[in-house]
Amino acid sequence: QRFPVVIVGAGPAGLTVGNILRAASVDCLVLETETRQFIEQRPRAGVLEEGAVRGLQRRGLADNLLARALRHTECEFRFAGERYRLEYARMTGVHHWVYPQQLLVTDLVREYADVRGGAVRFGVRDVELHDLDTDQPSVSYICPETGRREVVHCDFVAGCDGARGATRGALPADRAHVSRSDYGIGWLALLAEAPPSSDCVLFGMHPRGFAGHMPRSAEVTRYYLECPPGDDPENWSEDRVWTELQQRLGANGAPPLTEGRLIEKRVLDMHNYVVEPMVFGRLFLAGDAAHLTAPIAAKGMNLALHDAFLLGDGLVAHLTKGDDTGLDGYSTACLNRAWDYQEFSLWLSEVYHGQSSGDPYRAGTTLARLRRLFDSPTAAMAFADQYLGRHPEG
Ligand code: RFL
Repeated sequence: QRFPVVIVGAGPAGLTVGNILRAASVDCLVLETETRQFIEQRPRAGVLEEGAVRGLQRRGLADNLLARALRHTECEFRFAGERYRLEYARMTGVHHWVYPQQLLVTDLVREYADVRGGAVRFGVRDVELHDLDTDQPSVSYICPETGRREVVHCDFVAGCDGARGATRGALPADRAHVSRSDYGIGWLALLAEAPPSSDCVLFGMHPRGFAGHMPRSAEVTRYYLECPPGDDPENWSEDRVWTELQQRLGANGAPPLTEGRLIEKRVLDMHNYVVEPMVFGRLFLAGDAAHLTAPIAAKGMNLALHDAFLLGDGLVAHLTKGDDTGLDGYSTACLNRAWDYQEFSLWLSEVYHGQSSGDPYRAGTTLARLRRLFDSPTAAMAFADQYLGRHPEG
């Protein structure tokens, strides 16, 4: 078997690369460990930057999204018992889109496999990469039907298999550097079968810990509660969850949250990494495979899409026109943005968690940062700039 490009992973990054290749009539094969049904139902991110949506739209991938996504124009910070609205769209003319990740993945896989005729194998096991530093690389995997190892020869491998994938491990230690940071904080990530309790994202900075409220649809709301890293979700009964949320997101004049059944409850440890460079021979990493940002600033899916636009366009230019500019500049362009977002995430993490750090000095400085956002239009603009994504679509 031979395909010009093998894409490992059918998340937002891999499926976007696949769609770009198919639109240019480049053949490719997507390999995915899970089933199609599973990836179409896996809830994760929801916040998309305008630039990312424009990038999807330009490539014919945003029709459903634009018909169904919610437009968000403001967010609200709650601290010291008060509420403070930040009207970022009024200030900048830029807004956020909210569209659950599983709906985007459903749209992308349908377009790739059913409309653009892209090849995909679900349920594969033990993906291995071979001869990446030659011009004849290959990828092998265990076929779920036969249990036999199949080999696919190719020109390029796109490593889009997320934070727990196999492709990052194919980079030799002396050719790639992985920088890591761990905030030492856990977040209990919750999905509640409850309508949003506000028309916007709420950030609660409270001595008991951070709490977040993120509308996902008219029926479902994502909530986060700061907790010890590695905490057991079973320690969090529905009663305890709602008591903490009501307390941490409570503020003068704020109505109580609308409660509902919890349909997801998992602990995420807030850690990050960046792989440099994102390229080894014929392997190009994209998305969470190359860089993980804790969901502090809701940037992961946006970065994954940005990488995918550059990688898809670069591969098409190389394979159809012999133009190498895109692929040559790929790693640097992606890393510049990834580091920019890492820095914003670090800044925001301190704002979220300073109040509950137990350190009065950090509590004082983070309160000063928060007050500055509402005292200084320049500080508010700087925040909006990074929160909304500073870069036009690549
Ligand atoms: P994905 O989505 O993880 O897709 C990788 C795919 O590869 C498959 N896979 C393999 N396939 C073949 N062989 C292997 N060895 C494989 N190993 C894994 C996996 O099954 C999967 O289908 O990576 P991608 O495409 O890079 O996309 C990244 C985003 O999914 C991620 O950054 C976001 O979900 C992060 N994130 C958020 N990002 C935002 O931009 N805005 C948000 O509001 C936001 N909220 C979140 C989030 C992530 C969360 N979790 C669960 C970590 C909220 C949460 C709770």
